Amino acid sequence: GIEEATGTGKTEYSGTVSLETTQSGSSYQLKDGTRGNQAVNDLKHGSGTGTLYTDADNVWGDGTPGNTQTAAADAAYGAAQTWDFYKKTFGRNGIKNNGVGALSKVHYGNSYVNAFWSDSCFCMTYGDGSGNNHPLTALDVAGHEMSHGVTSATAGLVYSGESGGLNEATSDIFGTMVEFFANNSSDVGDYLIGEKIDIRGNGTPLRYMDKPSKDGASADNWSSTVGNKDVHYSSGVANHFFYLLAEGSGAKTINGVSYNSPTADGSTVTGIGRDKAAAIWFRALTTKFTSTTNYAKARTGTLAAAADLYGANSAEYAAVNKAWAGVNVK
Ligand code: ASN
Ligand code: ZN
Ligand code: CA
Repeated sequence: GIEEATGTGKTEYSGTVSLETTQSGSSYQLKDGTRGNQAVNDLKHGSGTGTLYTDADNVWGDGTPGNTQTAAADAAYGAAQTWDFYKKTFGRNGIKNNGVGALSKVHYGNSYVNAFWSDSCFCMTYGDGSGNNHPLTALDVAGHEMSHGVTSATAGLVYSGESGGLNEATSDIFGTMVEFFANNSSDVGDYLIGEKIDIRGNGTPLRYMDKPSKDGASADNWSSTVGNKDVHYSSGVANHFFYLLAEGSGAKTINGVSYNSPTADGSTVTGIGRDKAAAIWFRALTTKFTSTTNYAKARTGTLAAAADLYGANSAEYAAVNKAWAGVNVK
């Protein structure tokens, strides 16, 4: 028969973790019946749908990218943590809030240095990175990519111009929140994006939320031309807003990582904590933003969300105002 089982994942990025799997006779499947049958398929360096991972001993991977199951263990862990983050934080039952788990597919193509969400297959695809040696399966990347599915199912932010920057920032914000939520000592929460996958080959992260311009391309603050940038760079304005709202301006060390967040106008912003900041962003995304929301409308949408959650006279509402001013959105 078919029954639920608990296996062990030996991931590359998040240490040894527990994975919910499915036992079918004498074999185990990397499919999580406790989270909408989220499954992981092996693309074996090709494309298409791939093949469901199965295993005899319910121990998945060995912590190195040379073992084909390792990336699968990271992907399964990322999907589980992303599911649990949305469920336990916001009561959202899966990416579409319909109880259905997404498929994750690993080992896409050769030396493919990206990962992406697709609404049409309701699935995640992960490349193996440069030299097939740095799979893009880190936890914050998984949370980022699957959050594109949440944005698509809610606000539907168009993926260009300022709305595209807001779409990208939403994925960085919730990918980061998934990383903090997991509370994994091998993969601590930070306000860096992709710090584990070494996508640049020099050990630096892909993006920084405290001061997005540290990546050499992202915008720290709004300007009238910010919507002309690639969406992964115009996102900097909202990432910086979120950092300021959560943690405040100036210098701070969190989980051993040092940040120093400036404001556009030299003002001081006092943070309200990441959980409240995330609640405001989620409420705005799901009840205020539309497909064409730009930065000015994101400001009014998050203010309305803060008023709903905490009141229009609250410190949280005032902090949203100050954090937007801190990124030149007024
Ligand atoms: N990894 C990229 C992203 O999530 C894929 C893309 O360009 N859409 O933004
Ligand atoms: Zn993205
Ligand atoms: Ca991170």
